[in-house]
Amino acid sequence: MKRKGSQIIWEVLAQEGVEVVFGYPGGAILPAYDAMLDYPIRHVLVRHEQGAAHMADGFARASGRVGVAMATSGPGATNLVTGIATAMMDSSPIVCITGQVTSASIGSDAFQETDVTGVTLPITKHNYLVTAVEDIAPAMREAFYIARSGRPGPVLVDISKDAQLASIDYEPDDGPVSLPGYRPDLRALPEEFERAVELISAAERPLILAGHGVLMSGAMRTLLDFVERTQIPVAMTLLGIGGFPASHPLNLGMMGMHGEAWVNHAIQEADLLLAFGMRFDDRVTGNVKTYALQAKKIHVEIDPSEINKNVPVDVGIVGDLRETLETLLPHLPEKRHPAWLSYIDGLKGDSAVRDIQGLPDSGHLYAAHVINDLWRKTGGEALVVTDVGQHQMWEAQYYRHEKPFSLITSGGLGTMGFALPAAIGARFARPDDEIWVVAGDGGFQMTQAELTTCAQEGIKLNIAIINNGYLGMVRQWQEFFYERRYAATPLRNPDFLKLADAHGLAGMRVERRDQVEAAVDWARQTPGTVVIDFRVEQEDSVYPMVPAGADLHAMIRRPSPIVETAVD
Ligand SMILES: Cc1cc2nc3c(=O)[nH]c(=O)nc-3n(C[C@H](O)[C@H](O)[C@H](O)COP(=O)(O)OP(=O)(O)OC[C@H]3O[C@@H](n4cnc5c(N)ncnc54)[C@H](O)[C@@H]3O)c2cc1C
Ligand SMILES: Cc1ncc(C[n+]2csc(CCOP(=O)(O)OP(=O)(O)O)c2C)c(N)n1
Ligand SMILES: [Mg+2]
Repeated sequence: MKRKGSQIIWEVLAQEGVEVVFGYPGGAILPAYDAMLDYPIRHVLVRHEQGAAHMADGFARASGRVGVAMATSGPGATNLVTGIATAMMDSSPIVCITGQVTSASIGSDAFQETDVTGVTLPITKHNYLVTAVEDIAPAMREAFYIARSGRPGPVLVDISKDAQLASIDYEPDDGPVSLPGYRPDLRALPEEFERAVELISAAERPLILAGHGVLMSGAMRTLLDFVERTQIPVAMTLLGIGGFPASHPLNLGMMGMHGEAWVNHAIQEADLLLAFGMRFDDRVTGNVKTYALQAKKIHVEIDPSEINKNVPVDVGIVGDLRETLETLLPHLPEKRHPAWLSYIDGLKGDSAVRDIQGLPDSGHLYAAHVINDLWRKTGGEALVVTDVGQHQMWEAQYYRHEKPFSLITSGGLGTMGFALPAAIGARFARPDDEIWVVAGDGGFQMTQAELTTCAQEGIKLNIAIINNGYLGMVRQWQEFFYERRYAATPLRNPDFLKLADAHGLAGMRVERRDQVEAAVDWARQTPGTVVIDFRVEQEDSVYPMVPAGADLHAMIRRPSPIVETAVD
């Protein structure tokens, strides 16, 4: 059948099972937009292309499927960049399709010409410049395959306008994609498994470090079996949260810069670390020279380049985490570690992470109150999409995630402005789930234009703005390390309720703790997207904190009086 390149784009998207595309039109991608009207794929018109990339990312993280963003050449394509880098850092599978100037004018500084494959080379898993109509379908099929296989990540396909306008005889190819040299399915050698079993059998103070790879490989059930059998306690990375139920007695909580104090101490004193689908980010390790020196280390990773990258390990098992755990499981001894577990329990007594919950209601509203009450009200079962900053860390500490894929957050790039668009993407992946955006007053303003997208698409999101009047996380660093010199961190904010109103959306302001639960109820019952402006304590800080580059056990703790409420 005769097809134009612009039609082939949609043919392949349909073949890949794509139901929604997030995008913004312009000259170089106009043929594709024109062809779109003939295909049953929903298009969500964003207000800024950064939003499109985050929406595709949020869709991918909420569904486990590939998210798709579309933009025109030049400024449209460059506006995608932050979203692509965000997806790259957190291994999120998205495909971005951009229009490019005609192939004859490439290199001439044509109107809206940007070398977007050059720009995105280091922040994509792979990218393509397509200038011939017959290359469109193969490039797009490969893009989907690369995005979702092995270690997932973003792929960009840049298609010149003349390739979109040209026609060919097109027959869909539904055979497997073959890419010589690309080996996403590497497997470890049997000796490595044997060595891992030996180390696990011999360990007296073992600890599992569960990362994002648990969720990406769908290893939740297998990890549970693994833990039940070996009784090894589990610490979570920020992106691993949800991979193991928060209420499980062996779930110790988050590790790292703002992790639980007892987790970081346990890491430093463990004799075996089992790193499952996590990449020893510097927020996780602190000073690598003093990191877990007493521990042997087993690293299970799908990407061989991660093994021995940041932390040298004794056993590196390359492969899918779920498959690896399934292989290991029958060979593992049933074990108990009572002395180790009660030692860690003892460390909890030293914790100040949850002290705010134990303080009497002084009339002040702390962000931790908001998150904790949100957790209580939603039973730990909502999908929470956070932005970046203090509120993000409080969410990780105070919202106890029971279910997989219930926290979406920008970890590696730490992209402010991520939450609202990512939540819009997640809404299209999970039409019936309760979704909360938890955003700072600073980050929310970076992509608040997407409120219009919520209104235009008629979607329901509950937006909690944790409004402390500051770029709080940076203010905290200034407080701790720059003598309280608050350079460029105080915020004069718009009236967020008027902003909501301007979009035809409902809003509410909350200033006291006793108003939080009613506000959560109100949000849940009110149709459409709603905005709650939580006016929280302005100069609160996130504790504990491992200063950047410091030893993991050298945490700054909340100043006295410390109230022990770890059981809260
Ligand atoms: C303000 C701020 C503060 C932060 N503080 C903390 C903190 O205190 N603690 C913390 O933990 N994080 C913190 N982070 C997040 C941190 O920067 C990293 O993003 C996070 O630690 C990465 O977690 P991860 O290694 O589990 O996930 P990723 O970075 O997504 O890495 C996942 C790994 O799993 C591998 N993988 C993927 N699929 C599979 C598979 N099928 N099988 C096996 N392996 C697979 C990937 O190759 C990758 O190496 C913070 C971020 C911000 C913005
Ligand atoms: C796009 C971007 N610019 C700058 C930063 C640096 N940064 C990290 S946290 C933060 C402050 C966030 O403030 P806000 O959104 O109000 O959240 P809060 O920390 O107050 O909860 C800043 C500026 C960033 N992470 N992302
Ligand atoms: Mg703030």
